[in-house]
Amino acid sequence: GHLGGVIWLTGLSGAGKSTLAMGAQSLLFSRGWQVTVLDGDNLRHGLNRDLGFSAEERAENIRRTAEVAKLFADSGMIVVVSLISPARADRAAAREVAGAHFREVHVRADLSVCEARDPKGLYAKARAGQIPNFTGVSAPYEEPEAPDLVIDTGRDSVEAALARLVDHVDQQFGR
Ligand code: GGZ
Repeated sequence: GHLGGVIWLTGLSGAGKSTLAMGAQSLLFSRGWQVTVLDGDNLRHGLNRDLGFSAEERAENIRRTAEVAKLFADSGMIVVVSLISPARADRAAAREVAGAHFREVHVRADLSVCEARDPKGLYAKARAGQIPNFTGVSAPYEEPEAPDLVIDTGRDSVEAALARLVDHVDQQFGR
């Protein structure tokens, strides 16, 4: 049958993953795709509400999300996943779960840019020691070594970034 695909957005908090995921959902829908978004911050209110931010809990967060993404993709949908997913090994495991239609997209912006945006004030809290294990501040982010696509939100407008993302989907998954 017609297979969907998993677009896995990885990057720092504040890099723009959620904004791109929501924008891509709407653009891909208008291009005829069935599409859904799996956003880390949302999943952590439901499916993954039992998980915190230790390395082990992040690995489990990513594992569960990859399994759900695979189910949707196998039903023919484009699944846009938005998770910091800071560990290379966890992203590699997600690729293993999701299979051949997995594409890793690095949504990148310098830490200083993300920190200046600080839309929820989390970086300020992390710097003040109020949020332990905060990615980029007190927990690591391992940059992808061979992502399928890099989107630089420090340089590109949201519109330009979305155009590249949606073109990538069309090109990779066959339209
Ligand atoms: C990183 C944290 C943390 C810590 C809360 N470290 O930018 P946001 O706020 O809206 O989205 C972030 C979200 C990260 O969850 P993920 O499921 O994507 O992370 S991972 O893939 O690493 O499991 C951030 C908020 O949760 N947040 N505490 N300590 N981000």
